[in-house]
Amino acid sequence: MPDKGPFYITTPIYYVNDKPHIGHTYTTVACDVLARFKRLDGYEVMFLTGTDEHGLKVMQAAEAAGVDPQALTDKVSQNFRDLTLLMNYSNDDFIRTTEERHKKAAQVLWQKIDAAGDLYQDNYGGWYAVRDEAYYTEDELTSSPDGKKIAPSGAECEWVEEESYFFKLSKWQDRLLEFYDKNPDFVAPQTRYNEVKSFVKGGLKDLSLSRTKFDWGVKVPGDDKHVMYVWIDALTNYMTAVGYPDEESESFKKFWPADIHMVGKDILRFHAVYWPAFLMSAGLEVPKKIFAHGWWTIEGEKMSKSLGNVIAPHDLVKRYGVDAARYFMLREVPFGNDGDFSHQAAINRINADLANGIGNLAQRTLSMIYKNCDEQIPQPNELDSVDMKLLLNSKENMLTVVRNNLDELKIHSALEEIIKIVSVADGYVDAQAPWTLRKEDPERMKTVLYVLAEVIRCLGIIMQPITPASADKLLDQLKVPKDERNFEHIDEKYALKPGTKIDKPEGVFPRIVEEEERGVGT
Ligand code: ME8
Repeated sequence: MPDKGPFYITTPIYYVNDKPHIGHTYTTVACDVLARFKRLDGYEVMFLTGTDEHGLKVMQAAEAAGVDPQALTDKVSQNFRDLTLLMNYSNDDFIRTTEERHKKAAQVLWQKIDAAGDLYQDNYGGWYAVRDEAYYTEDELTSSPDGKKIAPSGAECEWVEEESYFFKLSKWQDRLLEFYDKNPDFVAPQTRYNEVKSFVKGGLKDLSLSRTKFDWGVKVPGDDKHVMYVWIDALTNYMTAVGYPDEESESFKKFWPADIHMVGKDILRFHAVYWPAFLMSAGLEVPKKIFAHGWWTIEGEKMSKSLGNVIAPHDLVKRYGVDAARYFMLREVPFGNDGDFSHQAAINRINADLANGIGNLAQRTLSMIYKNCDEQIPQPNELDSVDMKLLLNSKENMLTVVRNNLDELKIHSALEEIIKIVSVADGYVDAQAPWTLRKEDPERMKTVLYVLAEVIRCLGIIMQPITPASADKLLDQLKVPKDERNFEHIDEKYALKPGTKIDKPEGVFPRIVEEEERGVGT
């Protein structure tokens, strides 16, 4: 396989105060698709996810549950880890911030920032939202009817006063702005980049970087009374997993700086402002790109425990199957925009694109081959220009378009392009009418079915990152060798061999039956 070099992609590490839901699944599935795509495209991939286990929010959740924070984090972190199997993630590592390797990394980063002269001690007095684990200035807040201070995210703030180490964030304002100007692709989508720039232009205040009122965190080196602010601890995870603090290690040299930190728009400021400032201060390289995707609501409402509308990944998988769930989340909403989840939209999309689209095309073609070509891939005759055009569009052309879209993180457009090929192939089936050719021109029928089988092989290969198990099943049915499923194998050289026996075809993408049809209440 060609070696196109390393590619390092990360998800946010998720707080362990509560159970995982489809918001978390969305980010990780998106990264999984990109990671799988890059692997099949010849890159050496490092794909990281994990859990963020320190801080006041997690500590308070443990208190509320009446357990110690370590017991809570062990349990909830495992719930997130179990999603790897459920959602078929291909992450190469799973990091927990309570691991020793990570505490050490966070402390070394702290020491580097200290040695650069960017830390000082003072008293902090200001507003803090535990839900966001974030500090806010007075002018960012609004008041609720009962007089509480509310952050822009809707989180309630409390007044905090304590001794703290501060990071000289203000000192980095100009250098950050210069960096943004020089790296126009650092934050995407563009609207998010504009938000980041205007936030920094508005003036940066020094950042309180340690807490003394509780101890559930990484200890500040040399001053045990303080634990680190959970965000400097958490952000460091991206380096820990590739070997930091050993900057000379093979993996750190290979994978740092990361290619993409994928995040939701809620945590952009931490990644696009604080994180590069910490790294610049410590003399380390800054990640290449931060992509902030949009926010899911559920049937028009914010997802929340109190509304009882939180969708657990298990429920989604139970209802639609893992591959269809993965596909739906990424196809439905332009990646970067906010989206609304509804079961009706999921059913419509899955049935239109997967069951009636690829699934039907494959089932029709393979059944005709099985019945009319002696259960084997037929021998094609000479291809005409229509056959050639369809094949060309399903091979290098499709790969190029999909690759370009994914490079720009237009995941939904990449999927749309794949489905377009399915429609073109459906049009070809209708126009060629192989069922009529069976009697009138059986030789031409064989050519048509061969062309279609080749199109399905290419679709199977390109769908692997999105619907891995179903794509595998499709390729298994066509008897495509396991070691001929990378993108380079889309090439003509690896085309299906006439005479290959195929199994009796089985549907790969089942149609979702609506509840009324199943006789379940309304
Ligand atoms: O912020 N729609 O963790 P977190 C889309 N520990 N994405 C959603 C979502 C929704 N409704 N809800 C959650 C943290 N997400 C920190 C991160 S990283 C160094 C530390 C996704 O558990 C989205 O990716 O609150 C969002 O950014 C992330 O979950 C927040 O997860």
